[in-house]
Amino acid sequence: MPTYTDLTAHPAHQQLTKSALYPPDLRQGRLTPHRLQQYKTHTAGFDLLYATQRLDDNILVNLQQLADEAGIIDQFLAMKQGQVMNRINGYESENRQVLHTACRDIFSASPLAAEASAQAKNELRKLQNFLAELADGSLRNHKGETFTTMIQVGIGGSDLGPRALYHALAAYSLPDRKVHFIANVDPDDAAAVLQGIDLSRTLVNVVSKSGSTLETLTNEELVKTAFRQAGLEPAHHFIAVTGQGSPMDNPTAYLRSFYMYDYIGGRYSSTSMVGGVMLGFALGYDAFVDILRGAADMDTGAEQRDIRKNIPLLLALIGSWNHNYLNHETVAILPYSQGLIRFAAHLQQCDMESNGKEINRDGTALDYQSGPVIWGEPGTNGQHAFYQLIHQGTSTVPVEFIGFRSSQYGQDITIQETSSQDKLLANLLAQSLALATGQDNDNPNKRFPGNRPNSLLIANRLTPYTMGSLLALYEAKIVMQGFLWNINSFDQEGVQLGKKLATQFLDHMAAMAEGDYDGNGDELGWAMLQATGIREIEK
Ligand code: G6Q
Repeated sequence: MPTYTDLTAHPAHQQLTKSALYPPDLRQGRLTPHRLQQYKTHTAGFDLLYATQRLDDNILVNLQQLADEAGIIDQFLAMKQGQVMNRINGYESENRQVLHTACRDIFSASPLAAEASAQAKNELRKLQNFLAELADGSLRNHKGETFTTMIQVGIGGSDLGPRALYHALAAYSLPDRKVHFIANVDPDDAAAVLQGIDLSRTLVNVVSKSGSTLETLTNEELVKTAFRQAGLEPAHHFIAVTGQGSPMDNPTAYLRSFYMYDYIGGRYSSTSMVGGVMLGFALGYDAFVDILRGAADMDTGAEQRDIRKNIPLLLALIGSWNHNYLNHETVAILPYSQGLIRFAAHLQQCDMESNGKEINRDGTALDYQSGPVIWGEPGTNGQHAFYQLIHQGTSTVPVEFIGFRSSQYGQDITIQETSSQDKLLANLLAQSLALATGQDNDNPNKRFPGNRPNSLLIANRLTPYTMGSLLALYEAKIVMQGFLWNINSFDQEGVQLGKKLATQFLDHMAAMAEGDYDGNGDELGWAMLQATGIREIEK
C-alpha cells in the first residue's frame, strides 16, 4: 500500500530546492553533442530529448529519489490494479477506482484489473459486431443506403479527447466516412454542424457518462428535433454511450447502446467506448485496436522505475522541476503536426481538471504549487503568433515540443532541395535550440536570453498506434504528477459551483417567462441579468 506524503516532506525536496538556487546554464557551449545523445530516452515509439532542460546528472539523481520517495510507480501500479484512488480521506468524495488503463489492458493473458478489462473486451466485441454490420451492409438506413456520417454529441471528457483523436487520425479515415462534433450548448454549434448534412445517412452518437449533462441532453433534443422535422425516426439513427443505470441507459430508445463504467473518468475516457464508437466508425475496428495497442505499450513502459527509461515519469518530474523549483507557472504544448490541432485543448482539460487542486488527499491546503496552466497550438503557426513572448518575454514558459519524422499523407513538395516536412522539422529543431541557447547581441532588442527549458518528443509518424501511445503518455504524466503532489487528480468539484449558479439563472429566466417575477433572494443574480442587458427587469 503506497504512502501519501506531501511534496515538501520528501528529503529529495530539500536537495532540489538547493539545486534550484543555481540551475544549470544552457548557454555558452554547455549544450554539447554528447549531452544531446546522453539526455535522450525511448518509450513505446517515442524518443524524448531533454538535453534542452535546465538539468544535470545530480538533479536527475535527486528527481529519481523524489520519484522513489513519493512512491510514484507504486501508486501508478496500485491505480492500474484497481485501488480506490478517487477520494479525499475523511471527506465525502467520489470514492472510486481509476481504471482507464484497463480499457487497453486487453492484450495480455493476465490483465492487472481482470474484471474491468473483461468489461472493456465485452464492449469491444459489441463495437466490432456493430461496425461489421455497417460494413457488410446489414445495417442501413430506411432507404437501404449506408451511413456515411456520424455526429458525436457530448461535452468535456465526452468530447475533447475523442475529438482530438479524430482530428489526429482523420488521414486514415475510411472512404465516405466523416465525423462532426456538437458540444457547446450555444445553439450556433449545432446549427453550424447540421447545415448541409444528409441526416438520412447520419448516425448520432450521444455520449454522456452521467446521462444527465445539461448541454448534451439539450443538444440531443435539438438534433432529434431536426431528425423528426426531416421525417426520420431518431431511434433508427441514435446511439448511446453512457454509464450503466444512467437516465440514458435505455436501449430501446437507441439503435445501439454502449457502456462506459464509473471507474473511468471523463477526461481519461478516450480509449473506452466514449472514443471507441466514433473512432471505430471513422477509422475501422482494427485502427481503433491499434490505438489501444499503442496506449497499452505506453502504460507498460510507464511502469519502469528508472526515470531515465520512462518518458511519462521523466516528463512528470521535469515538469515538477520547472514548476515547483524553478517557479515557471505555465507549460506550452507545441505539436509540429497539423493532425494534433486539438491535442493541446484535450490536454488542457486532462491536466488542469486533474491537477488544478489546492488540497492534498487528506483535505489539507497545499503549501506548494500543484498543476500548472497548460496551453498550446501547433507549430509552425504559433511561431507567427505567440512565440515572441516565449523567446523574449519576461515570463519563462517551459515548452513540450512534439514532432514526427514523416508526414501522415506523404503528399509533399520539394522546393530548393527540401520538402515541406523538412521545413516543418527544421523549424521544430530551430525553436528548441533557440530557446535553450539564446543569442547575444549588442542591440538589446535583438538579444535572446536563452536558458528557456524545453523538451522534444519525436516519433516516426502520427498513426493510430503512436496516437494511442502519445495519449497514454500524457495521461500517465498527469496522474504521476498528481501522485507526486499528493492530490486527488480524479475528481472535478471545481466545476460544480458554476453549474449550480447557472441553474439558478435559468430558474430566474423561466420564472420571468411565466411572469412570475420575484427579484428577492438573489439580488446579485438579478442585478447581473439587468446589468448585462440579458433581461430587463422592472421593479
Ligand atoms: C471529465 C469531467 C467532465 C465530463 C463532462 C461530461 O473528466 O468529468 O468534463 O466529462 O462534464 O460529462 P458526461 O459524460 O457525464 O456528460
